[in-house]
Amino acid sequence: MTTTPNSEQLHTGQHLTIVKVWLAIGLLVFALMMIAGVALRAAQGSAFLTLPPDLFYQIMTLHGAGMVGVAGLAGLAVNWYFLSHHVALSPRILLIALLLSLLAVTLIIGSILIGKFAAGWTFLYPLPAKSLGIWSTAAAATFATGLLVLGVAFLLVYLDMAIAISKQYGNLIKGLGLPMLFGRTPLDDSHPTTVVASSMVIIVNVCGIAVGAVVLVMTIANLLAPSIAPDALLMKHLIYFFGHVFINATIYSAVTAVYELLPVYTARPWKISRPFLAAWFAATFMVMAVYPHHLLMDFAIPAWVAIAGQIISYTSGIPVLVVTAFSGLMLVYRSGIRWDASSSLLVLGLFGWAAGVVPAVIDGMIKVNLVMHNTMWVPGHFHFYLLLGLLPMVLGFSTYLAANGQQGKSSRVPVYLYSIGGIALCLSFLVSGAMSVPRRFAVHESAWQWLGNVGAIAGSLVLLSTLMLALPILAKLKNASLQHSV
Ligand code: HEM
Ligand SMILES: [Cu+2]
Repeated sequence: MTTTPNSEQLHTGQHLTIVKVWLAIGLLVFALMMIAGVALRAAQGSAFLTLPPDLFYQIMTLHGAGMVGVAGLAGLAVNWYFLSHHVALSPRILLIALLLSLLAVTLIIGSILIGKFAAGWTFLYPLPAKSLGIWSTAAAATFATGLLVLGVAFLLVYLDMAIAISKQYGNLIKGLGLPMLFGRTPLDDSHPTTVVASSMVIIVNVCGIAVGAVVLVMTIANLLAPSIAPDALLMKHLIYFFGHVFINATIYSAVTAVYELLPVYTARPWKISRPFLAAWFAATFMVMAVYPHHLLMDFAIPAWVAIAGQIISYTSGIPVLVVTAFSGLMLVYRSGIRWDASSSLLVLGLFGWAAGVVPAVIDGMIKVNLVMHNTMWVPGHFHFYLLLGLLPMVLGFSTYLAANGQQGKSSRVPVYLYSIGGIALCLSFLVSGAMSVPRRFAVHESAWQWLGNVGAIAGSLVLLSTLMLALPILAKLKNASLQHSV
């Protein structure tokens, strides 16, 4: 195996600047989309705000597409930053991807705010074409084009990453460490965890985005020529394969921050092992195979597909999660770790990811899904692992990068507020779900509205604490030069 190039050599100022710009935009978009989220939850309550239904669905589409997009971009930035310590990545490609993403965001926001597109970020066929006059075909096509452009941006960066990993390690299979897993070559524990995670992310997300591109092109074709009417169930499969893989890949990308930074905090290395490699290998397939849990109520799918979806749902994610959470705790245990905002956020991220999987697996059971399908339980579980898993990882990384090692104890206050607000918001969703409150309803029955009020207050706390974390980051980011020490 070739030696890892020295990180000083790879890390030019240009690398860092683009990552900083990327993160700064990401944090601002997260905050803006949170405002939209609070408005939605408040509208589902009675105390603060009413929104006309058409506006509610526009904001819901904006919040969904915006959050999923920015989660993807932020995860990519974290992953890119750490991968660039191990292989030679091109800052120019990252910059082009950033410009393409901004174009995509403009198209998406324009289609929603000007074109009034409101079919949800999942653009479930044939809804984009059946607006009952609320939005135009052009608005729907613009939205789909925006998502396509975003996909191109991701694919460009993944291509660069794949080439760089292949140059350094031979190919993605070797990046994933399979020859070591299967005993073809001896275990080399200097093989970076980030390279394993990145290889997996590239494989699954290139598949996910490619499928997304196919279904988006079919959607656009149908919008422009309604006589091209693809099979609705096929479209749903493609959309949920794309959506499931894409959103899961955000966490698998951001977890590189945990792998790379917790060892710095605990002064203990995080080395690969056979269980680690086996977990990532298994996750590569399982993340792609479980998407039928989104289709459990589609009676037209063969029973074996639904059953396979259920069984793999129990096990998907669990290998990487167990290996990561377990090794993470082992690393922290009696290490004398210094708890500052960044390390607290990274460990919060591990907790949120682990805990968020529990309601997800519950909903992945066919018997439960009969009752819980399309209830608030669903936003409950995914807000859990995005709001308390993914976002803390991104915030933890950004705080670390911006602080230049200068984080005081008081810096943890916003982390507490964020955790309390985040858990309360997720509970407002999960409790609603347990009461069978439907998801994606603009107006709620009066008996459900108190949960909307609770959620709106909790969401405001999340927004406030995010700003408390993000604003100092934005102020300090420009001068950040730190690389790998606390
Ligand atoms: C202050 C924080 C947040 C609040 C108050 C909030 C609130 C909401 C509300 C009320 C809904 C609609 C629920 C329904 O009736 O179905 C929603 C949907 C959604 N949220 Fe959030 N959210 C927040 C943060 C996030 C974050 C951090 C992410 C992802 C990174 C996210 C991703 C989504 C997605 C993907 C949807 C689904 C939209 C759809 O059903 O089409 N949210 N959110
Ligand atoms: Cu899924």
